[in-house]
Amino acid sequence: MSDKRVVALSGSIQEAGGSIIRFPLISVQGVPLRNHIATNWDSISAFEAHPSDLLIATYPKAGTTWTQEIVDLLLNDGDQEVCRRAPIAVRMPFLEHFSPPHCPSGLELLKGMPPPRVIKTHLPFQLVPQGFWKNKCKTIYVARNAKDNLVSYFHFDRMNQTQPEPGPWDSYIPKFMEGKLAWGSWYDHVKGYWKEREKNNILYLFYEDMKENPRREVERIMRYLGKSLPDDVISRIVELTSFKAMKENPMVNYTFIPMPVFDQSISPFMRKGEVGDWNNHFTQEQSRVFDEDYEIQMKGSNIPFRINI
Ligand code: PPS
Repeated sequence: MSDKRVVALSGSIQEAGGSIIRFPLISVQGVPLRNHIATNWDSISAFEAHPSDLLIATYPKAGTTWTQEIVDLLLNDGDQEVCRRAPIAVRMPFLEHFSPPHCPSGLELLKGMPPPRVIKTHLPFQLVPQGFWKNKCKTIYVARNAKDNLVSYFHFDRMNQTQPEPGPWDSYIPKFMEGKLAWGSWYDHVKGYWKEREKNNILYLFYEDMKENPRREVERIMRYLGKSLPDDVISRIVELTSFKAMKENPMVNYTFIPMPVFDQSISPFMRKGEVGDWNNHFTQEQSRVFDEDYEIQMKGSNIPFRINI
């Protein structure tokens, strides 16, 4: 892949040859999205999914890349070389990713790809282009407990120079609680897909389950994809998608996004990959306030989240 193309993938880039821009958020139907997504909303929502397309949907930082790599390896019978054919962002375009005019968007990458395609999105259920549901596309949703998700998002916003400035940790927590971060409310996101999972045949996974027993979850995804692979291939896929292996894999660790855009010296994309890192971030008081609000926002929902395993 040429340097130009890799740089273009980042979608950050200097709008007029100047410095990197942290894009502001604009509301789309009440959901804050980066300005280039909002201004191109009509073409994103008009995207025509093919019945054979597979959607991987998540709130940002819930385990998207991990799931993408598992899916690619499953679809390619565990062939490591095939799965190194291109960066994950090229193999599986990010549907709503829109950048300044000179950068290829998710839609442009998809235009050049015949179905079946695997497509990444962070859009909440109600904003996903309707064709996915009309065509009964398979969809894998990955949810991660709120506190770890928040911590991961905070560090990502520090290093990704296209996201709005996170500010200090103390003031980041209320932004998450109030749904003011890019892609909006975590609470609405996880509840939205949970509510629709049966009607729309959505495979709803949890990051914590994947950490606890990766093999069980890889097999669950395999069955959902309608595949059946031998035990040794499944073992290889589990190994190739361990945190350690993925951290070292340049096709998934986002080192293909150039340094000024993803500044991995601030915080690596493959940061810790753990359940319970929130314990190292929240003070007792922050945790109490967060939990109190969580009870209210999640009232009546029975999604079995775990904040420690
Ligand atoms: S993004 O930018 O929204 O697509 O990010 P996403 O891939 O959803 O989330 C990144 C977090 O997932 C962790 N990760 C993993 N954890 C365990 N095992 C594997 N293989 C793995 N791959 C990625 C990654 O480290 C980020 O979490 P944190 O807590 O920040 O480490």
